[in-house]
Amino acid sequence: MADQVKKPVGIMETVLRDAHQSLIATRMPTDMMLPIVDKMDKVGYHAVECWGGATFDASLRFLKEDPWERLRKLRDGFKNTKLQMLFRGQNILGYRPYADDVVENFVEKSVANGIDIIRIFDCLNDLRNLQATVDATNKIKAREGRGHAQIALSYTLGDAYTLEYWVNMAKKIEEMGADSICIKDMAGLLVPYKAAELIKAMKEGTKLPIQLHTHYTSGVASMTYLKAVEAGVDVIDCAISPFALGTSQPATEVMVETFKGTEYDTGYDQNLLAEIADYFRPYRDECLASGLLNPKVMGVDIKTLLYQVPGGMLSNMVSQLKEQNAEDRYYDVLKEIPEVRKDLGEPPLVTPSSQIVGTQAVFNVLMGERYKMATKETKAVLRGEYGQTVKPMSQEVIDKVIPGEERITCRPADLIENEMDKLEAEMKEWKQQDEDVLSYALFPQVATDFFKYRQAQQEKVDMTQADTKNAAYPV
Ligand SMILES: [Mn+2]
Repeated sequence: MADQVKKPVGIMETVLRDAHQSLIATRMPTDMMLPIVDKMDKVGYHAVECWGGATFDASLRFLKEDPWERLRKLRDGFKNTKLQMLFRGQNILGYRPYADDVVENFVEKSVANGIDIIRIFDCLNDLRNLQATVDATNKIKAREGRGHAQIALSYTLGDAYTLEYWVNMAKKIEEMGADSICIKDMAGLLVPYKAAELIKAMKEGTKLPIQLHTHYTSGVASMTYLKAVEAGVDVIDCAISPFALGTSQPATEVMVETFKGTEYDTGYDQNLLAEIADYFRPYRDECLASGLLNPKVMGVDIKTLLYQVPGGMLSNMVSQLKEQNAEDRYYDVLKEIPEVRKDLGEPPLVTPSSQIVGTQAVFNVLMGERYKMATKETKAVLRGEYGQTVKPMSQEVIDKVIPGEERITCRPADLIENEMDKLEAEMKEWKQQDEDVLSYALFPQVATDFFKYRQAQQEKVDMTQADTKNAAYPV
């Protein structure tokens, strides 16, 4: 029998992070996850994604759960599977740039509580904003032999984003000391044949493993994965079928079946995957019944390809226009978005650049004059506070919005003083574990509310020896 060279493709399962973030606003509670962990641990996934900005925020804000506790419980359950998180570079899991000491501390605690692989991205693809996270991860790796830094490039289209740009970035990432690269296509813009071209070129430019992340939003994602795998991509991000498709990822079982018997065969057991799907299906039905899962997000949204605007950004824009009774300006704003993007140096549209560009476009249209009013964030981008864009920003817009102001060209975090001590002093009365300081750093108000809730619950339990099992004293 002729030896077929085996090159099994890896799958990262996203049901515990991106899939429920994309479909049900990140509302899956830890109690829903734990009973299936044992089975998931037997599949042999490349990794399970379980943590990131929105899961952290929603845990504290809506579910009244400690996200660190969730991570520890998942770590306990996943004995053989690597756990992965998403990290917004210098913004960590929050919305502002933090000092390097907070970044380093957060990486330390993430790995200490159970994370193996940290996927780091920046909304401008400014690699300087990712270096501190990579260095912190590598420090742990040198010390303990675990911890993997993956740099994700936010995928986008535009004049500056040539094959040469992506290959060049891949080379730089390798030089930075990262362990792998991810192409992060948050809007589902990467079409099949372009994917083959991109992966082939990048594979020639770097020795690092390449992982592909996309969303089913525009309907092409499974085909994109097929072509990418044929071109040599190492890992693809998928979601178990009840939480796949629509604004989520392609279905795990479908990709497993697609590659069965080929050199890319994952070797995963479909019967086991079916049991995992059986577990999540009733929960999906429950989410549909409660309205948490809107059938609208399950279809194909071709607008995302037409306007190259992520789906989430379009729905934000519609609600902003509704508030102003200006829904008739929808197409004017759609035309304005690429113009604003150009003015700001043509950044990818991903949190937070997507919100900044979208909101400014709405302002420009509704005010009847471009940049008559600029948001605080637009000004910060123009000053260079988010980092460097791939193309120069419009001088005309700079002169109009921030006339005479100084602009930053250094790595923005170089201007931020270490802040761990100050943060700890601010929240000292609530601290029960070191990790609480980091929760507070990211979401000061939301974390404080959670700490109060936690304390009230603990006191009640102590005082009354409440029968928590039967929820006799609901809090
Ligand atoms: Mn995603």
